[in-house]
Amino acid sequence: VVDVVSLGESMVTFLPTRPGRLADVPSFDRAIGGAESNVACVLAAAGHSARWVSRVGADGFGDHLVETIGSYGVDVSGVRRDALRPTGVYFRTAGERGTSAHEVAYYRMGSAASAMTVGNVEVGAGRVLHLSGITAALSDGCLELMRSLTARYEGRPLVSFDVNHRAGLWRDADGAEVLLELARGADVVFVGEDEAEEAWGVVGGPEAVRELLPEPAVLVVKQGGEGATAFVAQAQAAGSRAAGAARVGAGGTPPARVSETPPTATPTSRTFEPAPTFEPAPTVDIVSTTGAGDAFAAGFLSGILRGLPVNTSLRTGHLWAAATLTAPGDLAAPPSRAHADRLVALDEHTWE
Ligand code: KDG
Repeated sequence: VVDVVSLGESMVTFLPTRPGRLADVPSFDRAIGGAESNVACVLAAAGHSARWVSRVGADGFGDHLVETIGSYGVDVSGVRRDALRPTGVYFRTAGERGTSAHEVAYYRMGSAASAMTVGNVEVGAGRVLHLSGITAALSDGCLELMRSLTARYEGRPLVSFDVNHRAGLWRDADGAEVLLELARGADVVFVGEDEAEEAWGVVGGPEAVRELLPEPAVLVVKQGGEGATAFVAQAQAAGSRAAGAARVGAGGTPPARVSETPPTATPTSRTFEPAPTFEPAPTVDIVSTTGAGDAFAAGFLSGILRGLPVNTSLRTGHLWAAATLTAPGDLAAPPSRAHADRLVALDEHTWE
């Protein structure tokens, strides 16, 4: 049983060699992208066992993805090759340094990963299964797969879901409803405050997002450069079905193997919710925001896996995100575990 299994499409990414419109950029550098494999890579680089499950083409770009993601220490044995469909690619542009203005051009329709569906992927056993809303937008088959992975059943692993609303992928469909449905089926949900407003029209801060999404045992609302707020349902009686909720990030005891004792994601009369925990993010000199949400999710999940208190998990997320924010591509090596633990333990004044 690995710590985390992540499932989703990865693509070869082409990063511009200079800022400007896509129409004007003359050349690109090759990198890799994919929200879910980013999470796996960061976790593996930080010493967790991680597996990435997907489908790629039987082509050179597929080789590149499997080799690069594998080089982070991620188990890629569950990646299937598709002889008929290509590996997806995408191009991005850059604004001037420090701005996030950019265009994204996807070439992923009909890709190998878009053919993922129930029956042609093997998820395998993990303490956490990490998914994102991107997968649901790829095809009807992918949506069916997402629905089956977020359906509740006894013995289900802890399901982590990053909403990752990508408007460009949902042009012909109503992504908002689907993303809400999937988030309600997950145990740990990550969503940006701005994203919740864009997708669901929620205004009123993290509390308003929690009102819309009371089901997940853990909801993390990301507030950009300001910080993030976590809502964690706690169980009142040990041994109740809801007891798992208390283990998630409550600190103290490490979480049980989630595949053995899944937490309920539905606060019941036996759960209560203490005041949410807000943690400010450190100020960094941003080079590119791409991948920062994935690194944040990885850091927070690392905290859950290690049974760290909620505020420490949030700080770990911020710290790992900071490493990615200061790098041009999707991925940056997180600080070593010992270094990260020393940084998250700094007092509040030093931290900010
Ligand atoms: O989170 C980063 C991802 O958005 C990027 O790697 C590309 O997965 C990607 C997507 O589908 O947008």
